[in-house]
Amino acid sequence: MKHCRSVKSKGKKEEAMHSRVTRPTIGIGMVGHGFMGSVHTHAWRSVDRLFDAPLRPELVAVCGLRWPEAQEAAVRLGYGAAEPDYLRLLERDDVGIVDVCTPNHSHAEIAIAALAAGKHVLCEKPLAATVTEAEEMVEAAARARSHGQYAMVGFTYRRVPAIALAKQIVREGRLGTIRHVRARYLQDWLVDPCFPLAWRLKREYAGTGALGDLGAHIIDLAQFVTGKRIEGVSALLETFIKERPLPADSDSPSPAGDAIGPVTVDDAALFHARFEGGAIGAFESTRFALGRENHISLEINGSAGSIVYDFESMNELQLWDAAGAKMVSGFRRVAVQEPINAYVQKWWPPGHDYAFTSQAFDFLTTITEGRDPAPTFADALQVQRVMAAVESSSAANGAFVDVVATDAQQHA
Ligand code: SOE
Repeated sequence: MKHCRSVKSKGKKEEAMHSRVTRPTIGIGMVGHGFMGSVHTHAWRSVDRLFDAPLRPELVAVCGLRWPEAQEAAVRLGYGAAEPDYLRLLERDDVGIVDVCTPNHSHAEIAIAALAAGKHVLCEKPLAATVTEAEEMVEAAARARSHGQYAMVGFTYRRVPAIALAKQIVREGRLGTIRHVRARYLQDWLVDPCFPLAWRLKREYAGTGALGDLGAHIIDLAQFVTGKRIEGVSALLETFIKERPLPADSDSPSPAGDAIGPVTVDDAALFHARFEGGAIGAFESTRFALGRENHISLEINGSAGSIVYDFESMNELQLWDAAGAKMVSGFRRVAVQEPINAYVQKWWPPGHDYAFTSQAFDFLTTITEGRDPAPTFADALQVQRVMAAVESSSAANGAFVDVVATDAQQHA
């Protein structure tokens, strides 16, 4: 029998384990602790458990303007400290990476200061509220780079394995010359006219509405996957609900009272685009598409094939190419969840992140409330008995075998 593990590979494994233990840490300073701050924090925590990253992130401090919310966020998210303003965060020697998850209008100020203070910066999208700010950020990043500091923006969907595969397919020329790009990013959380005037609905904080919040992602994705830049556009922006109740605070989902204020950004952004190389594109982003929670889709048609991506089936890609058409016509569903696909090898199979974390939550909640967490041991005993019956039946050439009745209560 072939030996599966040689002495040499065992040595390598020990070496790897040793380097995991001894590898250097890098302190994370989070600015902002709303939805994005929480999601980014989850990522900093998970990356160390899932990937063999060369640096181990440490959640050093989180910064928020409102006190004691920032202190509460430090505890909730697992940071060692809370800081009342970002300049205090930048003074800390134990912070190596500043993660900017604040409203868009403050990205430039914080990111530029952080780079000047010698920190690496990860900044949420859109990069800035205006082109001028974005240009200043690019200059600051170039200066910082010459001193060894790096900057990145959170166009996160580039890291979806199926998107990485789509890019590879286009890069390998399997679609031929790209002719059409169709990209949509649809959400529905603004349909209710009582949804308050949060910062994302004010130009002075957000810069733009659906365009920057969602459109920025699909503009990036389309250019990333095709490798072609957009050279010109023809657009239509619309604000369906012009006034909304003022919120209790800038992030609150509930109105403060009867006072209302104007919505100063777009609710929906539609545009046609010309790409370098001759392709044309159609883009749509809206937060008014009822039933769409986080729908991102991308279709690319070339002279030799097409690909279709739909984030609601996030690990799939539909591929039509001439090679397939010789045998059968129609799109082929490609499951992008094998270790050969980018990023997949580091993740557990689909569902293991959500389901296991939800399981831990339900367990902690029910034991605290003095209720039985389900599924119970009795539930599992019944499964066990079915399995035993399966074995008995198989041993008896498939004869029908009764499952022993379980009298314990089920708590499913
Ligand atoms: C809200 O619409 C939002 O959180 C965006 O700002 C994010 O970029 C997107 O990933 C999810 O939706």
